[in-house]
This record gives sequence, structure tokens and C-alpha cells, in this order.
Amino acid sequence: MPTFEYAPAPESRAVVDLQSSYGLFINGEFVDGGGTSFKSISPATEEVLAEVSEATDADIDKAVAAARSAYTRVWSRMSGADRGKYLYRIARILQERAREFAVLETLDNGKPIKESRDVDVPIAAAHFFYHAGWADKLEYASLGTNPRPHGVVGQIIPWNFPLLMLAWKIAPALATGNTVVLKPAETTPLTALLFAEVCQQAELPPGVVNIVTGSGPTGQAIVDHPGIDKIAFTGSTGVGKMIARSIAGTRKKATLELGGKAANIVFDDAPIDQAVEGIVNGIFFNQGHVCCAGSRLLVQESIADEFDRRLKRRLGTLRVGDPLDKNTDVGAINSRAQLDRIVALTDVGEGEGAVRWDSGCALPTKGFWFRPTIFTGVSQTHRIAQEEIFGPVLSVLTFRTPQEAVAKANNTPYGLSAGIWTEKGSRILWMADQLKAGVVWANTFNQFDPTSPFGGYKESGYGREGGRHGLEAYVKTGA
Ligand code: TAP
Repeated sequence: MPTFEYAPAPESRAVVDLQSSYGLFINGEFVDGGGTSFKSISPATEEVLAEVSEATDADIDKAVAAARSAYTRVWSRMSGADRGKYLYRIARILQERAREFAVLETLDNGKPIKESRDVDVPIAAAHFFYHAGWADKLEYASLGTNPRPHGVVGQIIPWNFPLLMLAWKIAPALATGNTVVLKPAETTPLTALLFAEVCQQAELPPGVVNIVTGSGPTGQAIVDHPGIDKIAFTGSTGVGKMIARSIAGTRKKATLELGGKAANIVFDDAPIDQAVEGIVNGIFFNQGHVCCAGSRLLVQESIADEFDRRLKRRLGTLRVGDPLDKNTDVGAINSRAQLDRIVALTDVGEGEGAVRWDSGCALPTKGFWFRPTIFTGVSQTHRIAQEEIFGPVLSVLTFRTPQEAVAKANNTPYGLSAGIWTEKGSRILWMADQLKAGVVWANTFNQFDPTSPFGGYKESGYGREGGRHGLEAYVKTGA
């Protein structure tokens, strides 16, 4: 298979002031953790970007104590209007430092700069603006009788949208009067630590936001900590189930945003080229590291061959490579471990008899890469039709009738999102009603907006993020 070498664009890196090591952010200050450190590497080049502290249980104690103190002394007593001012300030600083955030996100995560620049960072800022607006209007949010914050919220996020998932978590928590202890994923801690600088710059009262870095056990220590009132988790269904078990029988509340295996359904009356673009966006955006990725294409049998031809032609034009290059469409796989998972599951797909095709493009010699790949001849029982691959891999199934499309789309343990491509408005409404998915897009895909609630059914979790519904997760009501 062809390979190539590239020199990462040095001029765009210059906007980021990378430190060689980072501590934890507790009580408004960067402090050394009491434990060891781990390396955050660039998945596109395998170079070490920084050493990052691994928080110990004692560090989690300190972070929770700081969050409790800030909650009791300052944040829960502050008016909503004043809390809103801090959120507006954070939003504006995110905009001002957008380029820095975009480059750092791309370095640490491997996603194309055009995505971090045009999607991750602007939508993160939009979440702070949106929730700033709610902070002094919570009485109009229909949150039930006497809504009050939970107190100290433990927040654990994944590596696929590091800054954006942080914004989805921190903005509503702060707007509703909670303080937080947040853990970013081990492979992508750097934009969360840059966000800590933003908190300092915005003069957010110390302890309102605490960022503790580390791996799974650090997350588990947050979940188990007796000083935590609520857990907000985004990640895999497996870890979500462990968290639900850990807090069962305690006073802790939880919201879980978990995995997905979305069907993107194309009917024979859909504008075919537009649908091809939607399918490509649905699964190859962010290398397919997307919980709501349209990882299953359900295409109506009468257009399946033509669709397959056009889809493959389009995949041949996708540019895979240097994530800092503005023309790159598909960046690096986030980690070697994730690449190994993708390779293993796609090998299973081939072993089970599905037909594999990839774009054949050249890949860089260093880093973690996977070619845009399609499997045809996939049956519903194949593991690649059931399990989340979380990579640039599309499983194609066919259907004849809308009823069959619905049955196949719903035949998964997940229920996060779905897409429908058709000219018929009545069919869109019928399908949206039948599909067991938290989000249904019609003639588009991967549209995100802070005003719109996002979340799953079935094993995709519970609770919503965004919109008025997202606020509900951060308040308790009643006497
Ligand atoms: P996970 O392995 O579940 O990790 C998510 C977070 O949990 C990371 O910070 C991880 O730390 C931490 N963690 C691991 N073990 C833990 C434990 N025992 N207790 C507490 N925390 C623990 O998921 P991932 O691989 O990072 O992310 C991919 C998954 O997230 C996919 O399934 C995807 O669908 C899902 N996701 C869902 C959504 C929504 S909105 N539904 C959005 C994005 C992603 P380390 O990274 O340090 O191990």
C-alpha cells in the first residue's frame, strides 16, 4: 500500500505555546499532582507533546474540597445574572483564542484543522454564550418546583471532541449554579488545560472549575468520591454501565451519554449526490470518532448499485493526511489502541463474509491512520453491523420497503441518532416517529446546535445535553 512522509506545517503550530509539562488545575491554580505523569502525544506524528500529571486519590480529594468550598461560599450565593457574566466572558475569550484552541485540539486529537476551526471551537463558544443567556432566566425554563443546583458535579469526557464535550458539560453546570471537577480523556487532556487558563483569564472564582487529568482510575475515583453530588459522563456504553453500577444505591444522580450505531437511510427518491455527501459527512467526519456517526448505510435496493459507485468515486477524492493542512478531509486515528480496535473489528467483518473496499489512498509513514473503508454485503447479524467501530468505516445494508428500513435501523442495542434521505415530507415524519433514536436528521446529518437537546435511547444512555432539556440534568426539584 502507498505511503508518504510529510512535515507538519510549522507556521500553524507557532500559535500554540506548548509547555513541556502540565499540572492539575485545582482551586484556580495549576498544581503538581501527587502521582506520576503520562505523555500526551500527537497521533499524527507520534511526537510527545507534553507530560501531564496523573491525579491521585488525594488530588481528587483536594479538587472536590475546592469545588465544595467554591459552591458553598461563592457560586451558589451568586445571582444568575452574575454567573451569566462569567459565562459570557469565557465565551468571548474562547472566540478570541479560537485559533490557538483549534491548533492545539488538532495536535492532540489528530482531527483536521478545518473541523476544529469550523466546528469544535465555534460550537464550544456557542455553548457558553447560550448557557450564559439561561443563567438569569432559569425560572422560565420549566424546570419544576423550586429548582436548585446539585452542588459539586463530577464530569468525565471522551477524546473525540475534547473541548466541545467540556463545553457541553461545564456550561450548563455553571449556568445552573453547580461547581465542577472535570476529567478529560487520557489521550486528549491539552485543550481542557488551556481552558483552565481561560478560567483564570475570566477571573472565575477559584474552585468553580477544577480539571484533573489521568486515566480510567482517576475517573473511577471521581465517581466513587463521597463529596460528589452528581456524575455527568460521556463515553463508551461499557464504562457507562460500570458507573451506573458504582453509584446505584447512593444519593448521586447521573446522566450518561454513551455509544451509537446510527443508520443513515437513503430512499430511491433522494437527490443522490446530496445523499452521497451526507453519507460521507455522516461517517468520515472526525475519522468516524463520533458517537452519532452514520456508521450503517441503509440504501434502498433499487439504487444500491448506483449509490455504491458514486460513493466509492467520492471516497477516492477524500484527502487523508496532515491534520494541520487546511485541505485535509480525514485526519489521524486518535490513538494506537483505537487503531488496533478498528483493525480488529474490520478483520472480523471480512472474516464474517462482508466485502471490504478502501479508498487506496497513500498514508503517512508515521502516526496512526486508517483508510476510508466501506463494507458491502453486510448482514444484520455481522458484528460490524451491531458494534460501534468508532472509525472511518461504513457498513452498507439494503432494504426494499420503509417498514424494512425501520426494522433494520432499530435492530441495534443503541438509539442515539439516525438520518433519512428522501424527497417525501410525509415519509420523513413517519420515519422520525418510528425510529428509536434521540436525534433524527432529515436530508442532512451531524448538525449540532446548543439550543437543541442531544442524547440517546436504549443503551445510548439517558439525559439530554443542550437546549432547555439539558438544564434539567443539573438541577434537583421539589421540597
Ligand atoms: P471511554 O473509554 O468510556 O472513556 C470515556 C471517559 O471515561 C474517559 O475520560 C476515560 O478515561 C474515562 N474512564 C475510563 N474508565 C473509567 C471508569 N472505570 N470510571 C470512570 N471513568 C472512566 O470512552 P472513549 O473511548 O474515550 O470514547 C468513545 C466512546 O464515547 C464511544 O463509545 C462514543 O460513542 C462515546 N461518546 C458518546 C457521546 C454521546 S454525546 N453520546 C459523545 C462522544 C463520545 P481515559 O480516557 O483516561 O481512559
